[in-house]
Amino acid sequence: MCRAGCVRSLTLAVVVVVVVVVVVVVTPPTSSFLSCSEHGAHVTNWTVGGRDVLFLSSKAVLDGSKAIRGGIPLCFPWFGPSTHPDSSLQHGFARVSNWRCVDEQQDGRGLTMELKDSDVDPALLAGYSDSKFVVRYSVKILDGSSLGLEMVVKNVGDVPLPFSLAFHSYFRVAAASVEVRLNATGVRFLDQLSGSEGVNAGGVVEGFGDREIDLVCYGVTNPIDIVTNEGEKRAKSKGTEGGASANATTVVTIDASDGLRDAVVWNPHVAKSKAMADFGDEEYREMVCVESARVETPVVVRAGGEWACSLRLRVFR
Ligand code: TA6
Repeated sequence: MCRAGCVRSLTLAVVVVVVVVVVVVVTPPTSSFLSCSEHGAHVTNWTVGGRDVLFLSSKAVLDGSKAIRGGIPLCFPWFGPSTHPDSSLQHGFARVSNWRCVDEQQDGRGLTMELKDSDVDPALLAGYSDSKFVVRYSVKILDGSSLGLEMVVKNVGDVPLPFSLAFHSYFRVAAASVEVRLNATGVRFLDQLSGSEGVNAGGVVEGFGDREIDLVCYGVTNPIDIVTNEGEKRAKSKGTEGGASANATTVVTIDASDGLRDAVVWNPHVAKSKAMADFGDEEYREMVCVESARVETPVVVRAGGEWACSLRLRVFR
C-alpha cells in the first residue's frame, strides 16, 4: 500500500527494447516515462524520447501541502474561484486531496487512482457536503508518443451532482515561438483578465511571451495543436497548411472527448510569474497551459448516475 503523496513512475523502457523494431517503422519517439503523485492524482512528469512534454516548475511544492505547480493538475469539482461563500479555494479540492492508487497495470504502463467524498477534508468540501461521489482517474502510456487520461465520476448519493472541471496541463515549450491552434474558426472566448467576451476568428492563440494570456475558449470540439515554429520541412510531414504560418511544426496534439467542450489557454507572463511563490520569475518563457475543460455549462450527474471523459495527448517531433 502506498504512502500519501507517493510518486509512482511508469516506464516504457522494457517495451522499447522490444518495440524498437516496430516503433522505428511506425512512430519515431521510442521511449516514454511518466510519474504520478497520489497528492491530487497529479501527473508530474511525462517524457517522450527522453524529452519533457510537461512543464514542472523548479519551485513546485511536492510535500503535499499545496497544489503542485506544473504537470497536470485536476481542477474538480469547480474551475476558477469557488462560488461558495465559505470557500476561497481556487480550482476545487481534487488537486489538494490525497487519492488512492486502486490499480496498477501489470505492464507498468498505467494506473488508476480514486477519490471518494470521504477522502476529502470536510473543510474543503464547500457546497459538496451532501454529495456522495467516487471519482476514478486512469493514466496510461498508450504508445511511445501518446498518453491517455480517463475520468469517471459516479454519483453514489441521492442528490444531483453538478461540477465543472479542467485538466490544467502545463506543456514545456519555448513560449515565444508557440501558437495554440484550436482548429476551429469564430471561437467564442472569455478573457479572464478583463472579464470581456470576444470571438477568435482564426482559431489561433499566439503572442505568448508578450503579455499574460488567460482565455476560456468555448465550444472547442476539434483536437488542439500546440505548434512551434521550427521550419518548413517538418510542417509538410504533418500537412499543417492554411490559417496559420505554413512553417510550423506541431509538438503536441490534444484530443478530448465530447464532454470536454471548452479549452483554457494560459501563460502568466512577468507580473503573475513574480507573484507566484511556487513558480520561477522567468519560467513563463518555458510553458503554456492548454487545458481541456468543461466550464461554460457544468455537468450535472443524477443520483446513481455517472459521467465519463477522456483525453489523449500525442507528441509529434
Ligand atoms: O487556468 C488558468 C487559471 O485559471 C488562471 O487564471 C491562473 O490563475 C491559473 O489558472 C493558475 O491558478 P492557480 O490556482 O494554480 O494559481
